Amino acid sequence: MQAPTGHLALPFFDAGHRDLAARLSGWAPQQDVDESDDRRACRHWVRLLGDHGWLRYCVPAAFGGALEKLDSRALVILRETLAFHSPLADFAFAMQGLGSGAITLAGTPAQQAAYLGAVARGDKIAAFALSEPDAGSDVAAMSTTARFEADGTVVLDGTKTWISNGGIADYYCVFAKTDTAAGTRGITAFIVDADSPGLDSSEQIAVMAPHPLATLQFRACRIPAGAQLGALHGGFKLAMQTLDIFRASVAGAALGMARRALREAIAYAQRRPMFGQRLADFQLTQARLGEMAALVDAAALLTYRAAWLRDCVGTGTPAQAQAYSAQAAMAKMTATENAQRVIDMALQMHGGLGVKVGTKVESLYRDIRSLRIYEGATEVQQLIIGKSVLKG
Ligand code: COS
Repeated sequence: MQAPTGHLALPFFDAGHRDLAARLSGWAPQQDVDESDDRRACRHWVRLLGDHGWLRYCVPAAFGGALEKLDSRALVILRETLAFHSPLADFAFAMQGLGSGAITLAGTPAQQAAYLGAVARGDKIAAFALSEPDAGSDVAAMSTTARFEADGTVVLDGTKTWISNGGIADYYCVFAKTDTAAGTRGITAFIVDADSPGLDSSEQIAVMAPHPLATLQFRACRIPAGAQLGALHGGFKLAMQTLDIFRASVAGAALGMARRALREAIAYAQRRPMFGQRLADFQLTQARLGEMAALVDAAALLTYRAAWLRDCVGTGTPAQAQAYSAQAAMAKMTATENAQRVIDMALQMHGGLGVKVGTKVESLYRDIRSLRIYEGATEVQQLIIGKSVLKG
């Protein structure tokens, strides 16, 4: 099934975006990846995405990337198109971006040289380790600590959980308390190679849709002095800035899944005979498809606006940064919530087939659910938008 392209004519996009979408729409459906084992499949997708140049959109050109700087609209198009065909391919792509974003933003030249090119080629699998058993939305409540020894060696202790690519990543961007009394101002980021002594990533977490996840245990985990990422105590802002970039792209992924569900529903309604006519001939079906199409378009417009704002207006001033944060939050919240509704309606339209394992809408129903939670749950997006509205 081909992904729709009509929306690429919107003024948010330029010829480069249209070319990217056309090339990816030709490539993605031709890939045949066995997704029965999510870890093996994820590695396979990273290899394919790296070999064919798609991961080059996760890093800037100076480090082997495709474009001079990270382009939010390209990220949205990539995630939307990949998610239309395979949510796991989208996941593999997205994590290379999220797991390297903090290095792009704040890495030293040596760190950028060591990691970003390898991420863009698919030679290193990246991960972002922020959440903990008792600190998900409330990042400041994290209890993992990092202390510096006299020679600069850093020692990490604590537990991170819900870590995407946990167990298959080559390195983790880990956020830890360097001042336990300073809340959000006492967190620092570190790059932790997967083979660091004292790091155990063997505890896998099984979830309802293919998605490699693990809990990480740091027990006197020793990493070199040069592994600090960004400023001492600057980790909270770095995490937020990284999430800000990729939140609009989560909306893109949700949009891709919603578009696929709508396409599946339209195709099914046109072929399914019922009471002497086609399902599509009933006004009830037409009204439902109309509602689904409007939910998809509303999500698309918010998503593209947020990505366009970051690319074309920027986040250089505090006012711009706040405006972008709020618009990315609106996009993420609306696109993921609308996609859940659209997919549920598509499943309902399929009747019993909708819940049959192996039907596309059945897997989409499971695939979409975590997007309303990860990278900031809907309720966190509401808070971000609400705070911004109150500030005016
Ligand atoms: N960019 C830069 N700085 C930011 C920022 C952003 N997007 N958001 C907040 N900050 C700054 C604030 O300006 C504030 O700075 P000062 O200390 O200089 O005043 C500081 O960070 C603390 O901000 P705030 O008081 O808003 O922090 P809270 O602890 O209230 O947390 C939320 C705010 C809930 C929005 C934040 O913790 C969050 O996004 N949580 C969700 C985390 C998440 O997505 N988890 C998923 C894990 S990754 S899959």
